[in-house]
Amino acid sequence: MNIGIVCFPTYGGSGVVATELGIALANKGHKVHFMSYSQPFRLNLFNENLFFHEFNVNDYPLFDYQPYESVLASKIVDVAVYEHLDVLHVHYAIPHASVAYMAQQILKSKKIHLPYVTTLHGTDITLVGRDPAFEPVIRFSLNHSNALTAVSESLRKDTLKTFKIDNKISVIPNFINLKDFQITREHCVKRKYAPNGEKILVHISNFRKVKRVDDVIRVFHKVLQEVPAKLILVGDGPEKANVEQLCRQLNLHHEVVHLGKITDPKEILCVGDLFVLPSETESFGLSALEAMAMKVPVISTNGGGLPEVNLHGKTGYLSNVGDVNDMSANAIRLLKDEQLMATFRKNAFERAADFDVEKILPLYEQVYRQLLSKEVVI
Ligand code: GMT
Repeated sequence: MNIGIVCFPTYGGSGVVATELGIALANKGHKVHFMSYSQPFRLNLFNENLFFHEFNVNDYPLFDYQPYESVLASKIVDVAVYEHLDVLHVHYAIPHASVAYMAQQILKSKKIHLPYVTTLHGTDITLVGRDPAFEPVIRFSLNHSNALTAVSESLRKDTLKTFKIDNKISVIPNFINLKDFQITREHCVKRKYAPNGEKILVHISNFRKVKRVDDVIRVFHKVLQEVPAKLILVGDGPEKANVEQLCRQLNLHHEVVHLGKITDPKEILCVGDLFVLPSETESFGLSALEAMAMKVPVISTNGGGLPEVNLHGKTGYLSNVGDVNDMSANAIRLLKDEQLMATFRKNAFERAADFDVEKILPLYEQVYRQLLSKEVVI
């Protein structure tokens, strides 16, 4: 198949899923055409089946807001015509679903049918999508998507609660390529961060409010009172300065390592003992899945789709949002009990295997094939 993929190229789960999906499809022999305003941060183009079509949204002094949607729709039309796309897959509803609809209509005027799949990732529904200003456009473009997928059952339900959707929403969870996580822990340079054998807690996110990174710091503060430990923070974003401030206030700045944006977190996860994800809500929690694939148990909240990934008392623990005491008690219990930790590590890895690309990729291929098998008269 010739597949077009539209995604945001920035540091975030939807871009990672879109990129990993494109790579996996290309490895299976499909031709994959990415369209984005810059190269997605995890996209490596060393594959004869992968193509990247960049578009530039020029800055015209007349506009306060640049016409991203129009430029993207034109790019989709161009790529569809010249690369003979069979199907278009857009990631993140806003604004990609309505752009896909517009491109589809333009192509129709050229007697070309391009079916599109919209994948909902989370904040496009649970945060940004809640803004009533978007409602008519989101509802319309989701109802007109030729296929609609959500990354968890929780997100599917949230979407149905928030919008009047008549379209069927299929759940296709996030995935990892387990083969890429086969770094043996003996090769991990833990000593660099924990020279005296301290336990290592890891958090990875884009430091937005929804991630509640200050709770990570508070959990770590309590853990430190019982277990010698270090905290590695990966990522950057609007809350970063506040988080650094809190570390100073709690006198933790020598115990916390800020690594900024890292393209591939595997080597960091590899040195981790626990992954902490105290988000307000998380439609799936791809970073938690990546940690589990690296045999790192997860201390998380129970919001959104997290319970569909992190199994309470097996692969980690779930707590109510903001319950720092419970999260730290769970973390301490695991860190102090080596046998329990070994069991959780094994469980985490086994659970992650349920989300291996080999199991999830066919689900997307099936969606594409169903669209292609539909007879459309234009
Ligand atoms: O987690 C983020 O902040 C990025 C965001 C995105 O849309 O790029 O991630 C969302 O999509 C990921 C991939 O499907 C999910 O694993 C994340 O849980 C989801 N984030 C939230 O729901 C907050």
